[in-house]
Amino acid sequence: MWAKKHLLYTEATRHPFILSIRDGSVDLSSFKRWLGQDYVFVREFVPFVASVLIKASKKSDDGNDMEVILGGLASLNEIAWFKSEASKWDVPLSNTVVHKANQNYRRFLENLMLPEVDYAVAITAFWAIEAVYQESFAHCLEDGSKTPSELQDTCQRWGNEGFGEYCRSLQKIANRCLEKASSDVLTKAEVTFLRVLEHEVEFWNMSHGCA
Ligand code: HMH
Repeated sequence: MWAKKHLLYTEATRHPFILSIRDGSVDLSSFKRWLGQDYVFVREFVPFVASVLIKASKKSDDGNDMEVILGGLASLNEIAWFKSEASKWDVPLSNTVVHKANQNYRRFLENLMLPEVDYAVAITAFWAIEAVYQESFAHCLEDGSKTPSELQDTCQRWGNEGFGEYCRSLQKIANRCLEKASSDVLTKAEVTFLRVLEHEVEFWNMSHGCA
């Protein structure tokens, strides 16, 4: 299980699409496809994060959780960011055809929004979803990367140090919840974590045009 997790995590955070941004060989039509699809994704991600906030307000014994999650929601003003980025790249957002991988991912999120899903499971998923983007885009900003200047804004959006700090806060919350979780919830959280990684890989595949 651990080896599989490790492998999938690397696949999700070092995907060929991300590596192509980092080495400057990225195909701009892939980038635009990703941008349009991610906008659609984020519109579903916001209600998911709101559902995690509601779970935190009911279940959590640590007053800090709500602040961290609220901070995440505020940064999901990605909606506005997407709109300006899309107009910069001439990507129409209104009639985007929602790709299969995106539909599957959004359906997965919808299920995680159900009230019967444990807070520990939902916050683990939330952390993993954010962490994949953080680790992926931070990789494109490291010394020695040849990320094209016009893609720097996008990489900064998720790759910046503040976003990294926020992901570490989410991880701390998830760890705290999992330490106290029953073995049943722990298993569900593990499975959910792996599903997130699979969906992220499929999402990148779609942008890259290999799906
Ligand atoms: C597919 N995963 C996907 N899109 C995002 N915007 C994030 C994660 C992080 O916010």
